[in-house]
Amino acid sequence: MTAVEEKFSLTEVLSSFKACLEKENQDVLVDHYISGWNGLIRFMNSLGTIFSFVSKDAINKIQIMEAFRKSSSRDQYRSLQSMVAYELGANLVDLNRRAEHPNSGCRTILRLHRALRWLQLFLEKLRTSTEDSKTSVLCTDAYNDSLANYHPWIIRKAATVSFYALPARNTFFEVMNVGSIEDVVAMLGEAMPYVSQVYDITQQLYARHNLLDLP
Ligand code: 1PX
Repeated sequence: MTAVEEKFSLTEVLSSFKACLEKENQDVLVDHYISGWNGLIRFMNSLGTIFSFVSKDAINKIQIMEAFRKSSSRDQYRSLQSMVAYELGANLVDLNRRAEHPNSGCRTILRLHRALRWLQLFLEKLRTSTEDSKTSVLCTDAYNDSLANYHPWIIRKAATVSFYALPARNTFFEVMNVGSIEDVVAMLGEAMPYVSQVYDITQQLYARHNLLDLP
């Protein structure tokens, strides 16, 4: 293991979601949001190539957002709030079917936002799991209660088959690189409220602007 890989811990990854929230106005900052996802993807890649069909899609979406942050309209993409205001104001969002703006920031973030709900449910299930809990079952239940509702049959099938390849609970806790099981449980207890807050604020923002069903 290289020094860089050794340092990788889920604590740092989840702290991006804390850093996401701007103190004064609770704006969700895109750079930290992206960096949280980059960390999660690194974590997922360390679990094996079976998840590469998932990471490919997630990386693609992150790259779309990174490109906005490097473009001449980068300032408009500073937060999810400014992005929504800008894209809606400039008619840059396909509202009914994908056409002129197939990769708007709004629809791209919506996909990651739905995946964040899966993460929230899965990590909460892991946190409260017992020694005989199966990670594949926890993951499948979390998926069925969130992302699965937006995926066609073929993706649902591929996803649920891949979940059987998840490592057992103890190994899973180890790869998080946080410490003992008790340490992981404590870390999750502390970090998850921030993930939930980011989720809730985004959900309200999207609901307020009728963006929850973007094609
Ligand atoms: C300690 C736990 C940390 C685990 C970190 C795992 C990070 C997971 C990252 C998942 C990101 C998934 C993004 C999916 C976005 C999506 O729904 N895309 C679909 C729709 O996009 P479109 O542009 O066509 O409208 C797209 O069709 C997706 C295709 C790929 C399959 C997605 C399956 C999602 C399964 C999520 C669970 C991953 C399990 C990882 C195990 C740890």
